[in-house]
Amino acid sequence: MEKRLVTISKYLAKYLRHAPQDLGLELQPGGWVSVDDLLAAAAKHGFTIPYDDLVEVVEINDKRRFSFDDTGDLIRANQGHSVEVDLQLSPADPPETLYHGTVDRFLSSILEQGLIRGKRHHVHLSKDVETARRVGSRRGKPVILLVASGRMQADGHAFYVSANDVWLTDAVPPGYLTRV
Ligand code: HQG
Repeated sequence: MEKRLVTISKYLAKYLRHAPQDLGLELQPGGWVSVDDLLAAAAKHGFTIPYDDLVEVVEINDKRRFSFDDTGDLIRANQGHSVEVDLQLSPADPPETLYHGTVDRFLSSILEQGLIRGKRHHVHLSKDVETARRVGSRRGKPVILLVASGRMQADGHAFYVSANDVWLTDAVPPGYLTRV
């Protein structure tokens, strides 16, 4: 993605996931905000986003971090929020195994406590090793954990899947984790 679009993507992630109030925006149920309000608020705060660039970020960004609603009037981040929001996701059946990419320095704590959501709404899990490796690489040399998601679900843990194929759950106890 071009640098200009990466900058816009980062800006949107900040305000649609973490700090909508700093632009004077309030997320509606589902995490939605009006596209017009978002563009006006951004411009007012000194960051003008051309509409065509916004569309390009939403539709072309390889991670599909953002979506428009069916009318195109509303936009949201698909996952990754730290602000309180009900994304209105329905529980979904996960594949038998999912993956989590992390780094060595977190490993002993993870194997002791399990995966915890920290500041985010959910623990984020990847559907394949390659994606998990990318997620872990953000922090250093990636370490991949296999999550026994089928067994977790059978034991009563709920799973959700975001519009961009990130699997979400509240927590993963250590008994469901194996280092790959
Ligand atoms: C670790 C990106 C110690 C966990 C990606 C991770 C993802 C623990 C970090 C999305 C722990 C949290 C989310 C425990 C978990 N002890 N460390 N008990 N449990 N951790 O960023 O999964 O670019 O909140 O391993 O693609 O890294 O934002 O979560 O390293 O989908 O669109 O604590 O962010 O997407 O870090 O990444 P994060 P994550 P975006």
